[in-house]
Amino acid sequence: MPRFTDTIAALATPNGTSAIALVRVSGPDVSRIAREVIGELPSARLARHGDYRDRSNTLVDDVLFTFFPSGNSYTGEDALEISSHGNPFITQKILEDLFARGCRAAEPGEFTQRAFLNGRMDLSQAEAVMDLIHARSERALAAANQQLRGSLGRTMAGLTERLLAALARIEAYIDFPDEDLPAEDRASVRLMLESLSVETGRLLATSHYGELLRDGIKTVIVGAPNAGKSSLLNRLVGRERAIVSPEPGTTRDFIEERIIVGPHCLRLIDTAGINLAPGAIEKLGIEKSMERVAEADLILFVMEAGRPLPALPASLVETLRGPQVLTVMNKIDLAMDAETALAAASLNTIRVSALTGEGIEALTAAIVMAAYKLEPSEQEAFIAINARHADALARAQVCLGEAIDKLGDEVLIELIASDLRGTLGAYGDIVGRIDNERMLDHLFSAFCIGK
Ligand SMILES: Nc1nc2c(ncn2[C@@H]2O[C@H](COP(=O)(O)OP(=O)(O)OP(=O)(O)O)[C@@H](O)[C@H]2O)c(=O)[nH]1
Ligand SMILES: [Mg+2]
Repeated sequence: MPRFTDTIAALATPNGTSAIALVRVSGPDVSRIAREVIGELPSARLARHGDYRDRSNTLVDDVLFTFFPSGNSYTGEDALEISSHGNPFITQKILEDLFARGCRAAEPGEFTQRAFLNGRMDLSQAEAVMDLIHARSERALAAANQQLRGSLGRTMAGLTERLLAALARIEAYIDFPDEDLPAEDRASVRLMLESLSVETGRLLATSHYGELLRDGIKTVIVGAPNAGKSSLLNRLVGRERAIVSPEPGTTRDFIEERIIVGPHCLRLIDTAGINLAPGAIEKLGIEKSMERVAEADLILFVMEAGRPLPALPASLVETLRGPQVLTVMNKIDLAMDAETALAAASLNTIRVSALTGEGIEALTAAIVMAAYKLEPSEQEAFIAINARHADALARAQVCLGEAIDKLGDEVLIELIASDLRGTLGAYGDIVGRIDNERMLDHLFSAFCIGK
C-alpha cells in the first residue's frame, strides 16, 4: 500500500535556459500518467525517447522518459523523470499538463521527505542529500557522501544496540519489585553506560567541525596597520575585494569572503589593523578585531618585512602562541628590517609578497595542512554532525549522566530505566522518528523544490 495518495511533480533543475531540464513526478498516478503520455508503461529504469504531447495532443517537446517502479526509485514509490530541452517555457508547459492530469506541485524537499517516510533512507541520510547539494569543498563533499552512505546511521545503530542491552539488564528486575539490581549488575551496567557516554561525547565533539564543513573555516587575518592584510586577502581571493591603500587604518569594516583552498572551504575575514597608539575610532576597530580573533578557527598573523615588529596587546600575543596561527611575513619584495628578520627566523614564518604573489603557494599549502588539523581525530567514519544531531546527542548525554549518577546512589531502577529510555529517544531522533511531523516539515522545508 502506498503511503501517499497524491502524485507530486516539480522541476528538479534550475529554472533557466540550459541544455537539458528535468521534471520529476512521483506517486500512485505515475503509471497511469506514463501510459497516457507515452502510450504504454516504459521498461523500468531505461531512458525512452519520445514526444511529449499535452492533453490536447499538441507537441510540446522531444524528451526522454525514465520510469522508476516503486521498489527501485528514490522516493520508494512509482516515479517518472522527464528530460526536456532546458527552456522554462517548455518545462512550464509540461508541468501544467501534469497538473491537468492530476498531479500537484511538490513542496520543497518533498521527494526526499517521501524517500524518508517510505523507509528508503534514514533522516541523517536525508540531511546528507542536502549537505551534498550544498557542499562547497572536497572535505564537505566527502563528509556528505559518507553520511549519505549511512555512516552516522550505523554509528547510532551500534550505540542504540548497546543501550538496549543495558536497558534489558535493568528491566529484567523491574518486574520483581522485591529484588533490587545486584551490586555486580549495577557495576557492569554502569561501565556500559560510561562507555556509551564517552562515545556520545566524542560524536558530539564533531559538531564544531560539522559547522566548519558546512559554513567554511573561519580564518581571520590580523596584524599591524598597513602590513598588507587586505592585499593578502585580495591575493587569496583572486580579485580586488578589499580596499588597499598606503594609508594605515584603511580597513574599518570587516570584509569576509569564502574561498576554496585545496579541499577546504575558508571564510576569510579581513580586520582593522591593530595599533597600540590609536585614535578613538581605531580603538573600537581593534576591539572588534580582537573579537574576531577570539572566534577564529585559523589565524593569519601578517607582519611586514620592511618594518620593526609592531607592539601588540598582551591578549593577542597570547593567542598568537596557540596552535592555529600561521605567521606570514609580507612584503618580502622590500628590504628586510634587521630586527624583524631576526624575529622571523625564530618564528617559523611563511614569507610572501601580496604584491608580486611570491610565496602564496607555500602559504596556501600551509593553510591546507592547518585546516586538516581542525578535523576530528576519529577519522574512521569521517563523521561531522550538524546542529540538530548535536542537540539530540546533548540530550542523550544528559540522560546518560543522570542514569550513571543514579546507579551510584542505589536509586530505584525504574527511574534509571526511564533515563535510559530518554537516551534511547534522543538517539532515535538522529536517524529520525516519523511521528515528529513538525520537526520533519521544518527540516524538509529548507530543501530545494524538486529534491
Ligand atoms: N611592496 C609591497 N607593498 C605591499 C605588499 N602588500 C601590500 N603592500 C602595500 O602596503 C600598503 C598597505 O596595504 P593594505 O593591504 O591596505 O594593508 P592593510 O594591512 O590592509 O592596512 P590597514 O587596513 O590600513 O590596516 C599598500 O600601499 C599596499 O600596496 C607587498 O607584498 N609588497
Ligand atoms: Mg586593510
